[in-house]
Amino acid sequence: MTARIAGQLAIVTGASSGIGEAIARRLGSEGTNLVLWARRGERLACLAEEIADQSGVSVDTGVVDVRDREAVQGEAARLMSELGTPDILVNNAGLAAGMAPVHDADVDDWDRMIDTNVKGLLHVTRAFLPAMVERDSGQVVNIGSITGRQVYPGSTVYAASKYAVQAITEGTNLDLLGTGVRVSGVHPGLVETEFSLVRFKGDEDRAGAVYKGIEPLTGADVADVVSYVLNAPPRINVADVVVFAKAQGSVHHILRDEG
Ligand code: NDP
Ligand code: 8X3
Repeated sequence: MTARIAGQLAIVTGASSGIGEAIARRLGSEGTNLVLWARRGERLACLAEEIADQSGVSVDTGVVDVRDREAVQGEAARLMSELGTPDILVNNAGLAAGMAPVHDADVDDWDRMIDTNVKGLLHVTRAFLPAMVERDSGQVVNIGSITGRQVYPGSTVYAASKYAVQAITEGTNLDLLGTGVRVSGVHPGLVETEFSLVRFKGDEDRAGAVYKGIEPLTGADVADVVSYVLNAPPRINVADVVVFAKAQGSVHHILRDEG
């Protein structure tokens, strides 16, 4: 069966790795033309070539740091003048930096998280949403986190950034009532990606321990959910989805096989 989103144009931020890469692969396989953004251009170029070869869709890339408002606006204007208004925006770029308590944390880590996860998501949204509203159709999927619902020790500022994503998702949906534009939040629990490696600044042992003794979600699992959200007919908005690995019940309840 042809996917509803076949032939549409989707922009995915943070597509050079993990969940964003998996979403790009999934949407490409459903016949969606793609624009992939991240800072690591070489990775994007390889992925774009692979998806275009496998799926025959068009794949454009942009080396964009979502924290840089001018770069976001410039690149968005370029691509809309060349490719038109995207049908789909997946706001996925994000990170956690460190796990120190508030009284001991590196304030630069806070800037990275808030500037990327909150302000970056807002910059990208603001760059594309007016054209979607003007056209009266479009879908935005914001990748939040279970940490936008429940805080655990060491996650305070990361969680704050994801609580903000939750508020932005809900509020933007309210702003868009009466238009044809839908906004959805997808909130995963533990997903094995480069997330923990980035969080622990390359410490592979610490990163590996996060997923030890459980079968975590994969990026492809989250991409399945995003595909479901995007393929819902225009009269439906899947507003909010939490997705866990079976072994996870909350941020505080993770059943690990200690064997
Ligand atoms: P990865 O580290 O594997 O991927 C993060 C992606 O974000 C990369 O493509 C990275 O690209 C991009 N990115 C980071 N900073 C910027 C920036 N300033 N500008 C542009 N792109 C940026 O982690 P995940 O795939 O796990 O993370 C994706 C999203 O999912 C994040 O928002 C994260 O918070 C969320 N999430 C992750 C969970 C998990 O357990 N893994 C659970 C719940 C939510 P590059 O470095 O090339 O710029
Ligand atoms: C990432 C999920 O639990 O590793 O948003 O913080 S967790």
